[in-house]
Amino acid sequence: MMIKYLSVIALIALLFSFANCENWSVNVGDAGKKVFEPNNFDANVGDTVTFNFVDGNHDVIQADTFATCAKSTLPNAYTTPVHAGNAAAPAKEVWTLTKTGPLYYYCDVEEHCAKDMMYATINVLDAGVAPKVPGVKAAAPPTTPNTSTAPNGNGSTSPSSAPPASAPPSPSSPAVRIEVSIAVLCGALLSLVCYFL
Ligand SMILES: [Cu+2]
Repeated sequence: MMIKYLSVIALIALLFSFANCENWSVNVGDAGKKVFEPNNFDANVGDTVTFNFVDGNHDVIQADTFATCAKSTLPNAYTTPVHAGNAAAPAKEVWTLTKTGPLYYYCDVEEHCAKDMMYATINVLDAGVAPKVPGVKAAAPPTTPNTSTAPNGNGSTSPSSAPPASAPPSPSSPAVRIEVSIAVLCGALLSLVCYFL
């Protein structure tokens, strides 16, 4: 009986943690510097990271180990196209953190990784574990992948293509629905495991 209660608590905790997913911001390039900023921070599984291509020509390629300039051998390794930096209206790419453990990535343009040490880490913690080294929080990620073209092709000089600083996503937004579905699935699995223990 106790185990059943525990499994219900685990399920609720899981739902709660997924409902509080964070979006972190990483700037790619900075006024001529070949850098990721910040280049090392903690996040939680289920969070998203939005890369803002603010300067230079760069990309983001997942690696298997820190400070290596070779693409991860994972079949679903994260990669982005090369984007030209634009501080006023940066192209954005979103990485959803689906697995705990450290994630490594680098830029494979020219020799930015090998020569300029353009590589970085995201420490993905279990859901609900407070980040010790938090990153830079951002608004919810754009719902559709942004290309390097300006979002409003009318030549306006809007300062940024960042999504509006809106209220927290409503439960009816597609992203939240997907996350909740994942949480329910994980929770159900967890409950089953707990039940049979
Ligand atoms: Cu680069």
